[in-house]
Amino acid sequence: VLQRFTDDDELDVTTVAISEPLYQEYLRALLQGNSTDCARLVTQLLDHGVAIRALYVELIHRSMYEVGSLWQANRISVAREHLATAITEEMLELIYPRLFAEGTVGARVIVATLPGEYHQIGAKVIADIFEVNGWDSHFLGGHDSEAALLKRIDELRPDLLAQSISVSFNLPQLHRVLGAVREAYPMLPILIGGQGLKDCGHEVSQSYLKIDYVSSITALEAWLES
Ligand code: B12
Repeated sequence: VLQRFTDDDELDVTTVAISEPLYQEYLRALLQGNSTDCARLVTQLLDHGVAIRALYVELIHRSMYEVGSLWQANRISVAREHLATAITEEMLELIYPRLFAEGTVGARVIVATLPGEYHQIGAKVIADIFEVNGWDSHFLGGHDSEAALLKRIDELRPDLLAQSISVSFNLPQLHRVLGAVREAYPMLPILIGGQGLKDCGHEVSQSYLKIDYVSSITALEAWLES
């Protein structure tokens, strides 16, 4: 049951930190548009020392995938989905001040969405996971061109670019961005991830030098460790 709403290996039933009743209570509040109750539950979990990664995998990721499934099956309206998205973004703001790791690894990453992509939550979560792991993480959401990304890379000189793509029809756009970055910065390591790469992530990464495909938070943490 726990794995029904996830597409990959995100939820490992043997290591869940957030109980099923608590998750269901959060999901109900999210679907009812009750941000006060969502905030109360998230604050409670933070105060009890639940790991940020667990909050992201077991609450944020799982609930938004469930919202997506309900939306696709016409069981909730677009308005309800938008409300759930807005509340989830509020929850990320609430979690943000608690992110920062004790130590730093002295490395900087830019986490970017694609020009024209409205999906922000997955990339923002990934930016936060870098922060939790001691990286200096810069989220670049909603920028409008490859030029804007190149300018940011020039300003920040990151050790890594993490590029997100949520919809498959943006693959040509992804290739434009990767091509432009590779041309300007041939040695900059790049990670790509997101639902737009579900069926072709490895294939895309293999067509460039120094680009890895990472599909989930769990896989990202394994990548960071290695
Ligand atoms: C909310 C939502 C929206 C919102 C986004 C608002 C916002 N501020 O983000 C709005 C309403 C704008 C929207 C619009 C659309 N959406 Co939409 N949306 C969703 C929904 C319901 C949730 C997305 C989300 O937040 N998920 C939770 C996050 C945490 O998960 P995630 O994004 O997958 O990210 C995780 C991993 O993928 C990975 N990851 C992500 N990026 C990266 C990057 C790196 C470097 C790494 C390592 C890992 C990584 O780690 C993340 C952490 O858990 C999904 C359903 C779903 N299954 O997710 C559909 C979904 C993403 N949408 C979809 C579609 C098709 C659309 C539209 C085209 C719909 C339309 N016909 O208009 C438009 C596109 C608009 C555009 N130009 O971008 C499809 C995409 C299918 C595909 N693969 O192509 C989905 C999957 C729904 C579906 N099943 O059909 N959407």
